[in-house]
Parts: sequence; structure tokens; C-alpha cells
Amino acid sequence: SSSTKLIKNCPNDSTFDLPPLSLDADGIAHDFKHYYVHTFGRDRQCLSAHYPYQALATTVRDRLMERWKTTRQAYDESGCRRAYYLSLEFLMGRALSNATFNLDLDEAVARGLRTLGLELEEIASTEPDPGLGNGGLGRLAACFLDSCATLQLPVRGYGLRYEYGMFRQVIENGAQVEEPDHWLREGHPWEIERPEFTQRIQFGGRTETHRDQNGRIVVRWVDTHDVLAIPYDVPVPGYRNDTVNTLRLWKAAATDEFDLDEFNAGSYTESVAQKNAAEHITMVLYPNDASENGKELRLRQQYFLASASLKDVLRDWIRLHGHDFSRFAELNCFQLNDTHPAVSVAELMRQLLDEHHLEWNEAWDITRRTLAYTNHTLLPEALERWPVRLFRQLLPRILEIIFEINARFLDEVALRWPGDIDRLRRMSLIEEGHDPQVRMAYLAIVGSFSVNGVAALHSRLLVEGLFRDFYELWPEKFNNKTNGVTPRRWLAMCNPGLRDLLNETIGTGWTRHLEQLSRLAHYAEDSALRARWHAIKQANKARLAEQIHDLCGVDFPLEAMFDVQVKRIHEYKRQLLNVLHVIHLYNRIKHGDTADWTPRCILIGGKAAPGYFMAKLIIKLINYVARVVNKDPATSGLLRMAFVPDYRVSLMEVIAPGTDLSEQISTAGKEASGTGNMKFMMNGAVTIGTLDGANIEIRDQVGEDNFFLFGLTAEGVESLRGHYDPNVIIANDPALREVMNLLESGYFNQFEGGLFDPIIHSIRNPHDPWMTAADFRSYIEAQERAALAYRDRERWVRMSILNTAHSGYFSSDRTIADYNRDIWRLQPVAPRPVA
Ligand code: B1H
Repeated sequence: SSSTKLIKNCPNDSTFDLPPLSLDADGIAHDFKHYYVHTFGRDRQCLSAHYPYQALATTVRDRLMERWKTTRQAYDESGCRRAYYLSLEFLMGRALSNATFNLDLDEAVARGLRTLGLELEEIASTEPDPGLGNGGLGRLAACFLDSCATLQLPVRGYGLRYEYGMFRQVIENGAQVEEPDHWLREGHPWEIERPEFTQRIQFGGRTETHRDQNGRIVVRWVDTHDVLAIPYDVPVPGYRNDTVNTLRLWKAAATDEFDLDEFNAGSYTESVAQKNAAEHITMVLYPNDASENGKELRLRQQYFLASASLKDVLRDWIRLHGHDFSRFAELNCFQLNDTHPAVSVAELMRQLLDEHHLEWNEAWDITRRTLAYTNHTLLPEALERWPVRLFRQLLPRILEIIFEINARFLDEVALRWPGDIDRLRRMSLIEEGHDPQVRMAYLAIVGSFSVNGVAALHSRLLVEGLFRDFYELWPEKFNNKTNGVTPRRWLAMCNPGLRDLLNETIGTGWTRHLEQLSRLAHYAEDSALRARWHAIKQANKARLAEQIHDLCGVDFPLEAMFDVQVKRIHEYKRQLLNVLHVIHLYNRIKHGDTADWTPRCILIGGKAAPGYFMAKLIIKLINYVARVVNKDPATSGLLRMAFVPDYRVSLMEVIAPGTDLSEQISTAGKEASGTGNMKFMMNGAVTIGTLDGANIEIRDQVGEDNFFLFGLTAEGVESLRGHYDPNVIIANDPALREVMNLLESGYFNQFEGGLFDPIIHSIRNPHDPWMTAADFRSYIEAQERAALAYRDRERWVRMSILNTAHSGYFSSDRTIADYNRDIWRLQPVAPRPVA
């Protein structure tokens, strides 16, 4: 096609000899007008919000484009080692305000637009929020890209360009209804199609083995159904440093050939229509956070990403180094974001063996020195295993390579532990049984030089439990990298009030060096600062309350404590425990037990996987309880509850700054890290939480006096298993008994008897894995301590300040510095400044 053809008369140097674009208000207004009128052809009659956004995005994108080019040049010229972040999810959030903020253009853009009668904030709020991720894992990838660009590290993201992102959640009669999110409908001005870098990806077919002239065995993968991978590049601006890194997203497209006889004998139009199947690969993001569903299309997505991304990097390598791979592992590193791209282990082998003709040992050495794997969950239902038969049918050559890797690996294990047959069975990449499965996590461990968890507890539990055998074999591979979040989006951008106060109080260095927030600690004793801190929090609460009023029709009074739990709905995260507490508070109100009451507003938000029955029922329970509580006159001024629909990145940017109390109440040992916990802490919320994931490190940083701890430890949970008896706990705890009575009497589901029975049974079930009843008493007491603390404003504000002050460790800049020190070992590369 024309995009891949080369021209003889290419543009000469003067084509590229351009002055830098103006960064002042006049220059921006000038370009905006040009795009609005000349490119998008608008006139006075046009009132659509779409075009001002498009014109402004294009204006800002131009400023990124020059820096993008110089960054690429700087990396190419330096010949530096590079890293690639492979992920099925990148939950980037809105791009416009991030770009203007990181380019330091907010003031100039706002002033330029004002001369045209426009408001920056209004235009920015019309941008669709791209949801190419489920939750924490996808958002972590986005925070990492921001930190890599800010630290000027040569890191490129590789992902999929889903036509439909995370579904939009609508609440109808208290229940979740999913609506498709066709986020690309109005065009995405932040992507650049790069058809010249298209790759061809193979599926299906069979393998053939030959000997070449030298007697070497050569395997050919033939009769495949190929799909094209077309890259779309998205710029990732660093924070005020002229670096713009790249996120490359692949779109699936049909090849130009089509098979007349195989599909529909002789029917031209039917055969063309069949080509659609290829394009389905990148049609939709799978919306099951932390649980896999084993669909063939998902394996296709995984292989498509792995194959296209590795081919992209290898093609570049060959362009620069020819077929000499001796330094490949020295100069390249792939970080696998969970096992979703773990088929990369076998695919890199396949490309090196079959396409570039390396010997097994050389290829295996390169693979194991190049790949690194991050685990994000211990939940058994999220551990990916693919049926061997699916691999055989979809990726026959890949299965052969996995078998060969496994055979050689098991030889190694047998040498180390002679005669230990049970260990061989436990560690095999193939789980035997009537339907044998490929264990993707084991494939990732065997093929990587580094394996990490995402918080200290999680990494410890990994090597003590799930990966114990592998830890015994290769202890040096295992390490921890506690998660972090970008302080640009999650503090400086989303909380301008606090940002300005911080700048004035401790200087501006904290946006790059978040540990400087610790300078704030002694200001906790400064009553004038406390007053300003409180005023900012109240203003943020007002902004949040307005949103809640608009979205939920519930009024949150500003003097109440804003108590918030937003995250995916999952039983292990225990939104149910939160609801039991609300019912308990309601019950107290009904009994007149309201002396020294702390008014409270409970906000819960999050999406349930569409096929997750219990999660959807929990959403219903939240909405039904909220309705009863809010309409009962007895709760006026004391208690409010709302479920915010369609929780997503752009909503969190309003929620985190306006939160007083952050709910991090998962069953200990189940939440790998959590990252919402860090966003709340940075914005001065105090946490009520269990000793789970990164909560432990949050508490270590802020001190036990400034954290409301409750619940069993991870060890406590495990040792209780087998003799947990929730019915005894309920019988012996009057408060819990009354809560259960209300639930069981149908108080919240008057006209739908039995609706919540599955929830009641799960609480009363001795095998309840989440042990909700076990932690109820301790949770209620921690909530009472929080309520008491909140009544003492000076005390609460002091705690709030100290939470922000000690949140520096949770910057993703620190996390990335740790990845870089221990795994990637990249040198920062600064581009030539543009202006
Ligand atoms: C996390 C996932 C996840 N862990 C499967 N695992 C998915 C698993 O679509 N799928 O199939 C999608 C996502 N996500 C989260 O990662 C953890 O639960 C959090 O505790 C952690 O903070 C986050 C980032 O490390």
C-alpha cells in the first residue's frame, strides 16, 4: 500500500527547518483559530462542544510533536539501552489537561482562549475519558509511563487500541447496566497512525519440520490465518522537561488477501465480509478485573500484542545492528505487566529461532536475560491457565516451543532435586489432567530474569506460597517493587488548591521529588496553616458534593465526614463490610443512639464484572440501603449514602481531593497492593484499613496514630480457616445481630423478598473466604475512633496534613527509580531542548 511504499523524491532538509512553536497566549489563540476555522471549518452557528476541544487538542498536540521528535532522535543517537512495558491495559485518563499541565501551558492556554471568549476548563471537561483498562493494573501502567517520561528514561509502552474500552456503567432501579463505550467515535486527536510499521501476525495453521542444506532442523509455521497489526502512537509528555515518550497501541486489521474456497465457495462479498473476524481482535477490552474468563479471543489478544511488539523491537534492532544479536539482551528489556503478555516468552523464542535462525541455547539465553515479570495478584481465580488444546489449535508453533522449554526446565529441576517427582509435577509449565493447561505464571517465571510483586506483603506471600518452589530454585530472581502513583495527575493537577498551598509552604520541588512533602510535617503544628488546609479540603468537598448531587441526586452536607470507597466491586475488597457499617449506623439512629454523633456521608463507587453475580448484587444492596437511609427523616443531618455511577479516572480526580476518610478494607492477604489508597493519602485523606497490600507501608510511613487499623492479619485469616464460625460471631455480637436482623427481615427489599439471600448466606457461610463477620466488630470500633477524631477538627486536620506529608514514598517516580535500579538499568537521556 502507499503507506509502506518508499518515494524517490523525499522531502529535503529545508522541509524540517521550522522555528519552534510559540508557547504564549497569542500564539496559542492564533493556532486555535486556524484549526477551528480552517481545519474543522466551523462558523458562528456552531455550538457543538466537539470542535473547540478538537481545535485545542490539535494546537497542544503540535507543541508535543516537536518534543516527541527530538526525544526519539536523542534515544536513537545515544544507542542507549531501552525498556518496553508490555500491557493489555493502559488506563491513561484524559490527555488534554495532562499535556497542558506537563508543558506548563495552563496559563497561556487559559489566557489565549479567554481572548476568544472560551474557558479552558469547560473545553477540557468535554474530552472523553479513555478507559483502556479495568482498574489498578491499567492505571499503574499509565502512572509508570508518566514517571518514565518525567525521569527521561527510554521506555516505550506497548498495548492494544481497543475500539471499545471499559463499559459505561448506568444504574437502573439500583442495578448495574452496561453500555458500550465507543470512545473513538469522535476521533482521538492524540494518536498518530503509523501504517509504515505494520506487522503481520500468524494464527492457526500447522508446523512443518525440514532439514536445510547444512543439516540443521528448520521449523516452518504454515497455512496460517494472518492478521495485520497497525500501530497507533500516543505521546507521553514528561513533566516540564522536553521529553515525550511513546505509547504504541496496536489495531488489528484484515490482510488484503482472502480465501475464496475456504470460507464461502466462490462468494466474493461473503469472503470480504469474513475479513471482519480479524478486526475483532482489538474490538473490546475484557472487563473482568482480577479474574480470567478463558475465552479464545482473549488469548488471541495476548498473542497479538506479544508478537507485534516483539517484531517491532526486533525489526528496529536489525535495522541498526543487522542479524548480530550478541548485544540484544544488553540493550533491551521487556517488563511483562502480569501474565497477560506472558506468551512473549515463547514468542520471542519463536522469532529468534524461526525468523532469525538462532540456535536454541543462544535464543534462550537472550530471552531469559531480556524479560522481567510483575505479578499483581494471589487470587487463584485470576491466575491464567490456557488449555493445551486451545494453544495447539490457535498457536501450534508456540505450543511446541512451550513443550521444549518445559522439557529442558524439568531436566534442570530433576538435576537439582533427583527423584522428587512430586516437585516436577508441581513445577511443570503444564498442569496435567483430563484437560491439560499451560500455567502462564510459571512460563513467565522460567522465561524471566526478574519476578516482582507490587507491595512488601504481597511479594513476601508470593515467595512463601504461590511461587515457593521457584523461589527455592532461583531466590535471586525474586524482588519487591511497591506500587506508586504519579503526583502530577494525582496531586498537582487534580488538587490545585492544595498544590498552591504546598508551593507556597515548601517550595515547588515536590512535584518531581515527592519525598520533599515531609517538610510539611512540622506545619501540622501551625494553626494558621491548619486553617488554610481545612478551607481547601472544604472547597474540594463542595466540588465533590456538587458532582454527587448531579450524578446521584443525593445532598452531602459539607460539615459531615466524607467517607469514600471507590474501586472495582469484588467480594475480597469487602464493599459489603462497608454496607454493614452503614446499616449499623442507621440502626443506631433508629434507636436514638446519637449522642455525640459525627455526621457522615458514605460514597461508594465501582464497576462489577458483567458476569460476576455477587458483585452485581452488592451494587444493588448499596443502592437499596442508600434509598432507605436517605429518605428516612430520622437520618437528616446525620447520615447520607450514595453510589456514584460509572467510576473512572476523571471522577477520581474530583473524588480524591474531597475525601476525608479512605476505605481500604480488603481481607488481609488478598489485595496485592492497591493504588487508590495512595491517591487518597496524597490528598490528605486518613485511611481506615486492614494490614493488607500497601496499606501496611502507608501505616509505616504515616505512623499508627494517623491511621485507623482494624481486622485480622493475613496470617490470622489463614489460621482461622477451617474453624471460622460466623454464626457464633453474629450470635455473640448484638450490633452485628441487629444488622443481620434488618437484612434478614427484608427491611431494604420490601417488595422483593429474598433478593439479598445470597449475600446473607455468604456472610453466614463458615467457608466465606473473605471472613466479613470476623472483622465486623473491629471495623465498627475503628470507625468509632475515626468519628471521634473527626469531631476534633484541629486533630483531624493535623492527621490530614501528616498523611500528605508522609505520602512521598508512594510517588511512582520512586517505584520507577526502583525498577530502574534493580531491573531495567537504563541511563536517563535528555533530548535537545526545543525552544
Ligand atoms: C490487579 C489484576 C487483573 N491484579 C486480571 N490483577 C485482569 C487481573 O482482565 N484481567 O484478566 C485484569 C486485572 N489487577 C491489581 O493490580 C491488584 O488487584 C491491585 O491490588 C494492585 O494495586 C494493582 C496494580 O498492581
